[in-house]
Parts: sequence; C-alpha cells; structure tokens
Amino acid sequence: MTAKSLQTNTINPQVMGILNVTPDSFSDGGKFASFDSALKQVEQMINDGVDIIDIGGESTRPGAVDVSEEDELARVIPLLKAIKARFDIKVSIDTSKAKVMSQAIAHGADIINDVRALQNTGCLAVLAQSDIPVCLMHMQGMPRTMQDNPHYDDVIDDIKQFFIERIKVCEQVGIKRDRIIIDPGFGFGKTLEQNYQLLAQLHQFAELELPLLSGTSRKSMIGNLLHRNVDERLAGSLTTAIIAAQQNASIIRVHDVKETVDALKVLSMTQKYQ
Ligand code: 9MG
Repeated sequence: MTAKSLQTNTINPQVMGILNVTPDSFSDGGKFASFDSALKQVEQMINDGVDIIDIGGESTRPGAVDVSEEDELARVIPLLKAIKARFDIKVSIDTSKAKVMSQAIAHGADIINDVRALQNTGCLAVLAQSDIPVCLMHMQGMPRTMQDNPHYDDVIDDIKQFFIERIKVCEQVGIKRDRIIIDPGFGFGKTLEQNYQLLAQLHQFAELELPLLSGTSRKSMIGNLLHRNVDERLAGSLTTAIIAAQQNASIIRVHDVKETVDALKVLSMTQKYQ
C-alpha cells in the first residue's frame, strides 16, 4: 500500500480505529489495556467497518508522562502479532521510538503513525530502510507542556511550512513522497480557536498533494466547546469527522467506528447529486 493510494477524488475516507493499550489512555480510561479485551475490540471494529487499526502503547494526551521503550514494546508487539495472525486488517503503529518502529515493521505493521514526525533519534533511518507509509503529525511542544501557551504567526502557514521541511528531510534520507501522510495534529499544542481554524481550513493542505489524516475524536476541542465529558462527545466527534471528510481528508482517526462509518456513508450518498 502506498500513502498516495489513500487519496481519492470522491468522499470515501478510510476509517482508522483507535486501540490504545496504555493504562491511562485519555478517553477510554485504559479499558482495553488487557490483551483479550484488545482483541475483542479489534474484532468489533472490523465488524463495524474499520479500515485500519491504530495501536498506541504511549499516551500522548496533554500532561502524559513518558513510557519506557521496554514497556511500549511489550504492550504493542505481541498485540500486533496476534492481530496479524487472526485478522485480515491493516494495522498502524502509533509510536515515536525507532526500536518500536523497526520491530513493528518486522512484524507486519502497515503504517507508522508518528506524532513527532520522525524527529526522534533513529526514526528516519528505520523508515528509510522500509517501504511502508508513514504519517507525519504536527505538534508544537511536547505532550507534557504543549497546551501551556501555543503560539503561531499563522496556524495554517506555520504548519504547512513544518510539513514542507519534514517532507524534504524524509526525501533526503530516501523516504519517497508517495509514502507520506500528513496530519495537522488537532489538540497537540493548539488553542481551541486554532483547532477550529485548522478544521475549517483543512482544504488548504491540499496544495501539498498528500493524503491527510484528521484526528479529532473525543478531544478537548470538542469537550471544551460543548462542555461535555469524554463519554458525551459523540455528536461533536461525528460532526468534525464529516467536516474533515468534506475537505477530502483521506483517513479519519476515531474511537467510535460504527457511528463514523454510518455518518460517512450518508455523506458519501449525497455526493452523486452535487
Ligand atoms: C496518537 N494520536 C493521538 N491523536 C492523534 C492525531 O490527531 N493524529 C495522529 N496521527 N495520531 C494521533
């Protein structure tokens, strides 16, 4: 699979289902931390129409503390192997650690999803030696402090510039452009206003001619606007998914797969009458 093949002219984004395997995952409270329940959750997401499962062994929510390489490997790799042995589904690994990336690729990961856009030591080299797609996400600051005082001259232009630079670095080490997915990183060092400006203007990233991933599901940008707890953010999450899909997002990263698949089908049906 190339990243480029995810781009279409019709509204038909792939749905990426979130599978957090951290004890403190921000919106599922570590509910899927045990191995068997994680596999059941994967099966449910497949039945609900998911296209990609995104496994994360490090919490990146605001204020999250670092996890050791050993712990992250132990959480992610056995689960990746079990999913690949049991199901025919694409798996993305959400990690910023070179060792986790290389082990994941060796065990059949289909995509690497890096919220630090391959800026950690060794990550570029690992991806350069493989041929799978990689998602480069924008983040200002680091999870522990990123919401303290985010600042941009122009949130769209600054993030676009970040992508231009990271794509150039990737190409210099041999990661071809057609393997790259970009993601503006909702909630990662952005104020409420900046998040909604980004959402409204996602189409501006089309000039980079790369598939775009949008991840807003259950995030604070929804909770803080609507004054809703994490388990009350479904309507807001679906609305943001639709807004992103209308601007040609190629992948929508969500917790609520079934509801998102339904909402996207309804949106897609209207397309032939436009
Ligand atoms: C791991 N993770 C949490 N939020 C995310 C987002 O918005 N995009 C991507 N690519 N990964 C995310």
